[in-house]
Formats: sequence, C-alpha cells, structure tokens
Amino acid sequence: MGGFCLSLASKLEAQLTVYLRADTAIQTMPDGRQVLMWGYAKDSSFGAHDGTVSVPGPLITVPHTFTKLTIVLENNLAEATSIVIPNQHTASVLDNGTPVPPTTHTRFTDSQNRSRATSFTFDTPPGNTTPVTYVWDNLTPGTYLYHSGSHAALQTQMGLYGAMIKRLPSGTTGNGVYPGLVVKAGNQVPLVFSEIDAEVHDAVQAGQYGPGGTITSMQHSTPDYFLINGQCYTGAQPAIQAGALGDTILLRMINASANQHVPVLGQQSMTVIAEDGRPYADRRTGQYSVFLPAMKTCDALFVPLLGGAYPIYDRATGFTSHGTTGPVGGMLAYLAIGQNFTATAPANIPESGQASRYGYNITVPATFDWKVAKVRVILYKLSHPRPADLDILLVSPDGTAVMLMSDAGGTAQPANLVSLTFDDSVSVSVPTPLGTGAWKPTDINTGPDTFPAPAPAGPYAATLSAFNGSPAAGTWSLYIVDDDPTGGGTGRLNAGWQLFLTPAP
Ligand SMILES: [Ca+2]
Ligand SMILES: [Ca+2]
Ligand SMILES: [Ca+2]
Repeated sequence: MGGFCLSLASKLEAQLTVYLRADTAIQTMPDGRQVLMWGYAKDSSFGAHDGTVSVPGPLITVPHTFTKLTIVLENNLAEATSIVIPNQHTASVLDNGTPVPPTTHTRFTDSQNRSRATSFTFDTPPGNTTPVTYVWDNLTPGTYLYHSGSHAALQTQMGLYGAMIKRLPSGTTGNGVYPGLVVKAGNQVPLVFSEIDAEVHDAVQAGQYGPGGTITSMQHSTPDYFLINGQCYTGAQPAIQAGALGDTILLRMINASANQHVPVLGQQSMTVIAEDGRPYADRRTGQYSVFLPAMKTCDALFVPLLGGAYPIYDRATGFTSHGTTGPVGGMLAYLAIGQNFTATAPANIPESGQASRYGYNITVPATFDWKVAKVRVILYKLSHPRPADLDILLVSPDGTAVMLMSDAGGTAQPANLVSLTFDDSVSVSVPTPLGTGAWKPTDINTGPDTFPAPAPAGPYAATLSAFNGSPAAGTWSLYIVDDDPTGGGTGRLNAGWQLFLTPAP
C-alpha cells in the first residue's frame, strides 16, 4: 500500500517534458560559407518532426512550480548521442519506474591504439524508433548549459548544445532567479557563446572526420567563427530587447565552446552573482569583464543609467568576423535599453479644431544619438465627451507620421481620465467605450482626418513600426484635433504623454 502511494506521488510530481530531436541543418555564415551543423529541434511529441533545428538548441525554461525535467530524445544523426546538464541532479529512475541505464562508455581505439570512452551518460542510438528518456529531478534554480554527453568534443562543436533555465521554486510571479533575487521576465537575457571550426564541419560532412580521415580529432581545432546566440555579428542583427533605463537586467552567460571567452559590456560594469547555477555568498560588484571558461555559465546583473544600445563582446579571441564583413563582428551583440521621455502639462481640446498644445512636443536630447527600433506611446488621463471626434497623430523628428487614434471610441459614451497606451505588439484596437489599457493604433475611416500645419499632410502610417529607423534625438510632436464641428463638447489631455523609445544597434 505504502509503495503504491509513493509511486503515485512520484507520477504526480510537477515536471516539464521536452521532446528534442538531434538532427542536421545547414547554416550560412556571414561570408556565404555553408556549414553543416548538428542541432536540436523541439518537437511536439516523439517522431512528430514538427520542430525546426536550431543552434543553440531551443531555450528550455523550467517553470518555478516544476521540480523535474524530462527530455525525450530522438536521434536522427548517424552516430550515438545523448544529453547532459552539468550541475543538475540526474534522476536514478526513469518515468516508467525503471532504473536509469548505466553510462554507455562506448569505446573506440584512437590513432595511437588507445582505447577511449566517448560518453558521459547512456547513449541514444542513431535512428532510434523508440523514445530514449533523460530525467533530472530535484532541479536547482539558475542558468545551465545542456549539451551532448556523447563524443562531446565533436558533438558540441557541431552544435548540440543549448541553454536550460530553472526558475526559483518560490514566489508568485515565477520570475525568481536565485533566493532573494527577482528579475522581471523581460529583463532576463540568455547569451550563449559558441564557436564554429568550419574545417571540422566540412570533414564531418565529407565522412573525413576521425581516425584515418583528413581531421582525426578535435585536439588542434581552431575556430573560424564566433557567435552569440547562434549569430556571428555582421551589423544586420537587431539588438536584443533587454528592458528600460533603471531596470535590473540579468545576463545569463553561457559558454558552449571549448575555449575561454571574456564578455565585456561596453563601458558598463556588472555584478557577477553566480556561476554554474550556484549563487555566490558574496556578489562580485564592479566587474568590468566576466571570465567564462569552456562550458561555464555565469550570471551577472547591471542597471543601465542611460537608454541606448549596449554592446556586449568577447575580449578574448572572438571579436572578429573572419575578415569578411567590415570593422566589427563575431562574438558581439547589442542589448537594447529603452528610455521614457515624458511631458506632463495638460492640453485643452476645443469643441472643434486643434488642441491648445499643437504640436505638443517632447524633445529628445542629442545625446540619444541612435536610431529607433520600437516606439510605445502613452496618453495620460484623456477626457472627452465624444471620443470619436478625436484624431491624434504622432510625428517623429524625421517627419514620419503615425495615426495613433482616429474616429475611435464611439460617440455615445464619454471618456473620463482614460490612459491609453499604444503598442504594435498589442492585437486589440482602441475600444468603445474608450478604456484605460494598451491598444494598437486605431484609425477608423469615417470622414476626414485633416491636421492643420505644422502637422505634415497625409497619408499617415498605421503602425508604430513606421518609426523604426527614425533618429531618437529631436522633436517628437503629438497633434490632437477635434474633427467634428457639430458639437460634442470640449475635452482635455489632463496629464500629458510619454514616449518610450528602444534603440537599434
Ligand atoms: Ca479616421
Ligand atoms: Ca477623423
Ligand atoms: Ca467636436
């Protein structure tokens, strides 16, 4: 009876199950070179083949309420593979109650006649038609690397690795990182550092890797390409959205390569708080660089004091673009830190015509010398007896004009101190009656939308993404017009407006 209860309890243990498939893909490098990669795809079930192979593999985030992770592995490669997560506890029994198989220790004889083991755990054979399951229980929170545990020197070089994050098993939001540390989900940034030695990949593709081949082992491998999150920087990549000015930002740095790297964050120092998923008793403040040996993870915090695009790059060997694509490249990425700009004065809206502040301007200082990657706008405490009379236009310093709201909100219900956020990522239009919340820009086509000068003439863009690429610095103007002279009463933008700008690199 007791045994029955125990096994029932273990079955009910909250766990995340992930179906990974080890498979091949071709990656095009910045110089056009086509490189064979081995990576993981996340499928919906074993054999479904509905995932896409990526390098790094899919980010595995184990929710705060879960204590256990199961990875079901399908191996579409021509050699045995497996998965390990260093510093997480491997379960002793599988989900079906059977003991975890012993480590395979598959052996081969190298060119000097030495017998060598190839696996850190039990293997999944090539082409397996039955699922092979890897289980970790008693998960500890933090930042981890998962990677192939079989023939690992080659298989991690080929791309079989990814980031695994375990949220802190306490707190209500699930954004706990380590005991005593909560960071907003949007401020947690995984950064996987990796390398590609293209000659090794070419040899694998040609069947020329290993004893007797053109490349016999990984011992003398020298990388050609240096990557962050699978990208060798060329200038074309967007910045990673990391949060806003004043946020506490967590960098989850993971070195999936065989060499050391030394990430540096622009001119900004960091506080290093943990390595390999274990928090330090004493946080290391004022760190200008982070030492990241092979296969190590490191967590660091910083609080940006200015909005902008912060470069993060490797000061060891990886800050190069293989001599191809311009002055910078390689192990470089930008973190986009957005900034709010606010005006608080009220603007009165007459029964007909333009508001008392027209345009109602916010001037972004010249020190914000970057281009915009995302814009969000908030109008604070708008009151109007007949909201559909309003047309509201935003114009950027380079003259790009986006209609935030026009003829929306209906004629029957007055708006009273409503705060409207406009954001392209929201799928819902401005509602009737007008309500406080986040909406996408909404232009209802009923009648004229005419803005007197100095507003620019139409037509006007319908989404805030039209501002992408505009300079941040300069005058942003809000134009508010009541387009219906047949009454409707007067209104007021009571508490001004706010512009949130996120930089492009
Ligand atoms: Ca309209
Ligand atoms: Ca109109
Ligand atoms: Ca009116």
